[in-house]
Amino acid sequence: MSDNQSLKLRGIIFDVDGTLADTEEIHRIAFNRTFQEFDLDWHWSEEKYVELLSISGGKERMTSFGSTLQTKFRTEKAFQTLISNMHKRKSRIYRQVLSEQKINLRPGVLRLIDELINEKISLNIATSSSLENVDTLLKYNLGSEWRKLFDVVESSDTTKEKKPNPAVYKNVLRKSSLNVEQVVAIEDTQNGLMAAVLASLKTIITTHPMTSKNIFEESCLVIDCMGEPNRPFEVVTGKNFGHNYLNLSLIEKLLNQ
Ligand code: XBP
Repeated sequence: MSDNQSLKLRGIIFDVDGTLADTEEIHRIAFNRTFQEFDLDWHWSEEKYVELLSISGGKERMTSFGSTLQTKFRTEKAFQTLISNMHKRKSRIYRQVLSEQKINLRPGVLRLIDELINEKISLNIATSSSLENVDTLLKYNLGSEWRKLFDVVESSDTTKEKKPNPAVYKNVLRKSSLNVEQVVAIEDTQNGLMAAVLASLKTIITTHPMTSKNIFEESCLVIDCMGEPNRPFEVVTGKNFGHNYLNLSLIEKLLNQ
C-alpha cells in the first residue's frame, strides 16, 4: 500500500481492567471481602482468580463459581438474587479500595492518551465492568472532567452481553460512527481480544501477570505494557517496527501491516 493510500488512525477503543490500570487484584480483594460479609466460605486465591478471569463480568464469574460448588440454594431465583446483592456490595467495596489504594494508570497509558488527544484521535472505552467503576478509576487519574476526553464509553450499564461477545465493541463503533478499518482496540485478555476481533478490529494486547499465559494469536502485537521512552516495552509476539513504546506512529504501522 503506497504512502498516500495508507490508512490514517481515526480512533482507539480502550479496554479498562488490566489495560488502562492493574485493577483486577482490587476486584479480587473486593470479591473476597464480599464473600466474608455474606458468610460464604468462598475465597478466590490469585491462582483461582486467574482461572476465573476466563469469565468476563463479575456476576457471571460468581454465578459460574457458585454453581460448580453445588452450593445449596433454595431456588434458582434465590441464587440469582444473592448474586445480584453480592455484586452490588462488591462493586461498592471495589470503588472504596480503588480510592484508598490510589491505583494509577499502567505505564505509557497517560502519555499515549495525551498524544492521541493532541493528534485529534477519537478516544473510546469498551468494558465489561460498570461506568461507576470506570468513573472512580479515571476521576482519580484524569480528573473530574475525564468523561469529556472520551467520545463513547460503553460499559455493562449500556451493553449487557459480556466479552468475548463483540456487542460492546460493535456498540462503540455504532455510536461513534468511526470506520472500523481506522480504529484499533487495546486489550489484556483472550476474551477481550476475541470480542474486538469479532467486531473486525485490529487489536493490540498489553499483558500482565494475570493474563500473560493467555494465547493471543489474533493480536497484531502483544507487548508487556505500552512502555515509556525510559521504560521500553517487551515484545511478546508481533512486529514493533523498531519502536520501544506504543505511540501513534507504531499504531498506524500496525493498522497498515
Ligand atoms: C473486566 C471484567 C470485569 C471485572 C470485574 O472488564 O471482566 O468483570 O473483572 O468487574 P474489562 P465487574 O476487562 O472489559 O474492563 O465485577 O464490575 O464485572
